[in-house]
Amino acid sequence: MSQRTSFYKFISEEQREHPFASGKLTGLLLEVLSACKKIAHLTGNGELANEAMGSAGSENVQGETQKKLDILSNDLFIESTEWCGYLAGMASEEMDHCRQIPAVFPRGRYLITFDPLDGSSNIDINVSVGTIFSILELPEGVEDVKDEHFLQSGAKQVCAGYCLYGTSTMLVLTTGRGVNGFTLDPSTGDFLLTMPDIKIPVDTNEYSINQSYSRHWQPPMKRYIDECLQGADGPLGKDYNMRWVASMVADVHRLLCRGGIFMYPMDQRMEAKGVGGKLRLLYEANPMSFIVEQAGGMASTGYERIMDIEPTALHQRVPVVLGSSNEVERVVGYHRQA
Ligand code: AHM
Ligand code: MG
Repeated sequence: MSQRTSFYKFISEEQREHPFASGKLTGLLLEVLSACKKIAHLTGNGELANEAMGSAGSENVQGETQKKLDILSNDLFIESTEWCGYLAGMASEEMDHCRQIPAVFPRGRYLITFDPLDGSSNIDINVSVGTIFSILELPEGVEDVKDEHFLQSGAKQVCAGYCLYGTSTMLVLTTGRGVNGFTLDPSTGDFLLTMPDIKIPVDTNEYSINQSYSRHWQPPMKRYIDECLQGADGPLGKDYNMRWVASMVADVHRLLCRGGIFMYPMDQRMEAKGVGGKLRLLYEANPMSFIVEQAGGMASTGYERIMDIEPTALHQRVPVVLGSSNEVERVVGYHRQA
């Protein structure tokens, strides 16, 4: 029998330490886990689930082509969580507006934002993808849930997590008391604690960015990557390694495991279109920032702390620089000097 702590035991013990905890967050998280298990099963079937592969022939609100798996994962997430009685509403990358919990189900006081299948451009080539989620509280006195109620800064998150569908399926979670990682045991269906109290090393020599866009970047980002490329012969005095999976969940997971800096900066093409970045604040940047900060790292746009941003739109985008604190601090310093 496994001696490892199950997710349920872990979260129940955490709950017991809070004298006023009601068990509602635990209840909601168990349904989120159940959604992630179903999505893991769906993505794990790969090409065998022929009818689930390929483009859905539609676009999301941001004009991106939706894959069938994006939509199936979104539906699975909704079906698995909306009935549980702990949620008032949900918002997703794949839905133009928020969804209030239908009146046939009991309504709770939590809101959830999620990206059901992040990195879905990787599905066709059997590379890791993931689900990202963030849990907020419904503001006091609100009964009718609207988009505006999700416009809360990342600092107000109650909980954030992701599930990585990689060589193994892993859930990484924070409720503001550190970060813990759980691996799905496929033989029992339990998530077991395998990475307790994750801490990101403060220093790193590994960076993660889509370098093919470098000609569009702003000067501080060009400067930083140019210095990384100079390696031990340049001002940073050390050789760097580069990794880019193009699945934020996989790239962030790597830096939680061994340090690193992940960047999806602002570029001239986004400026020309009037969008604030590539990654979405409410269901990508904020939950990842909460996790990274709780693991001792830093998360910034280059100009400000991501979790301090007061959102103005449900699908708002922001530049993202996060990971090992000394390295993020360096990039922030270059922005400040510029
Ligand atoms: P998605 O939510 O539509 O999958 O887009 C987000 C993904 C991130 O996971 C990843 O970091 C980035 O897009 C990759 O972008 P690019 O293809 O420009 O390198
Ligand atoms: Mg995404």
